[in-house]
Amino acid sequence: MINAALNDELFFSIANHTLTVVEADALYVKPFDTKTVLITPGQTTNVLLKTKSKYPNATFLMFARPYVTGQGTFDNSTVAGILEYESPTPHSTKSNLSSVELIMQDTSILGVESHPLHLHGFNIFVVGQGFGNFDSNKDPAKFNLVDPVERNTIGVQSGGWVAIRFLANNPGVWFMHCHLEVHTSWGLKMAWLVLDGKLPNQKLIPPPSDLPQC
Ligand SMILES: [Cu+2]
Repeated sequence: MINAALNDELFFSIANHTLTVVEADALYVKPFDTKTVLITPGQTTNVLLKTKSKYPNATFLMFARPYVTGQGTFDNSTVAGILEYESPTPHSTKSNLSSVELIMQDTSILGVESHPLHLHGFNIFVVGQGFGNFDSNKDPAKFNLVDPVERNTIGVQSGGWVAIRFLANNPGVWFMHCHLEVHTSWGLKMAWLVLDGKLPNQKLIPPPSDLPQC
């Protein structure tokens, strides 16, 4: 499942079915069941769908509807599709540890709104989330450092905060931005400058000899 929308976080569900989430942003997760998935622009997820053998030739409605926390107008349509049984497919990759910590705070602007923040070049670990302002004295004690969600896009919830960590082991200049397209154009974006490490495999490789010159 991919949310390819430009500016709409979306709720998604299928009538009379439970979805088992097994993967997010090309990373395995501990499987869990849910009736509804919330997926932001730029996020991807794989879900397992258990079909109902007692309904041969049955069809089921699928629905998607925007989750909008900002002000202003938006298309509030609920879109529907039809599920007809076919066979599903799984997906995978792997993980690493973290050395950079970033707290993203969504309370310091006039109109709070959920923002799906996306980092290029790395996977992030979501070690903490909460509403209101992050408390650097109390909240780190509640961080999940055992089995945090690992992905590359995380919704910073309206009026709250998210703490992420990532291992800065991929040298280069890496874009980080809100995946609501118009917010990127408004400036909700930055770049991480990740320097070379000491070991040969921690260095940016030189440009190819046939790189076109200006
Ligand atoms: Cu945004």
